[in-house]
Amino acid sequence: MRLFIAIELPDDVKGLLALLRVDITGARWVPVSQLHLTLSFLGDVDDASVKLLTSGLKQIRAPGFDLVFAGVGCFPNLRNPRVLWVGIRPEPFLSDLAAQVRSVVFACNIATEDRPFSPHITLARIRQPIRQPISPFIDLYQKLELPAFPVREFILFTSRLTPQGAIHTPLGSFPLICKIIQ
Ligand code: 2AM
Repeated sequence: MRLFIAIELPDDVKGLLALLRVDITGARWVPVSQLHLTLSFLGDVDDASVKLLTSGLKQIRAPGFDLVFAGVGCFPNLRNPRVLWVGIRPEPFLSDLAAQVRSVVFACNIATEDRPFSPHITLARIRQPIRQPISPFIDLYQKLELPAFPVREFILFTSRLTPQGAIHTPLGSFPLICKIIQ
């Protein structure tokens, strides 16, 4: 199974992010229903490791938190943009959650890319080098402010590749610790 671990976004937040689409030739915008914040991309994992992984993820004890968007950007750089994203304001509880998830993945001997965690939500991917500058997109949304949204769980997703694109299906959800306010 091809797997990744991510934070699902509330539908109203996805709807707001859909409004950021602008006309960039060659950009493939992520379907709104699939917008997510990746914590770890695992790639193909065998069934035995999936069981181990699921029980490891269940052991994670991390507090819930609120996320705030912060501007937009691209990977790897402005001259050769391949991924357009919206950023996340630094949130220590998010970094801690990603670190815990990654150490469970590591403990299950699942090989992942060990790039530092750089929280973002991919809005669009660009396959071919484009001539058109994307700076209008960056300039337009650099000071983007959207309402904060609560994160109360993280999700293990399967990603099935099809000629029409990837199909993401939740395989398990893992709650974060939330304070009960009386
Ligand atoms: P990103 O868009 O947040 O960068 C599910 O495929 C998710 O896993 C993608 O949305 C992508 O997150 C992340 N990912 C990281 N490396 C990947 C890879 N080599 N192939 C596919 N997805 C990858």
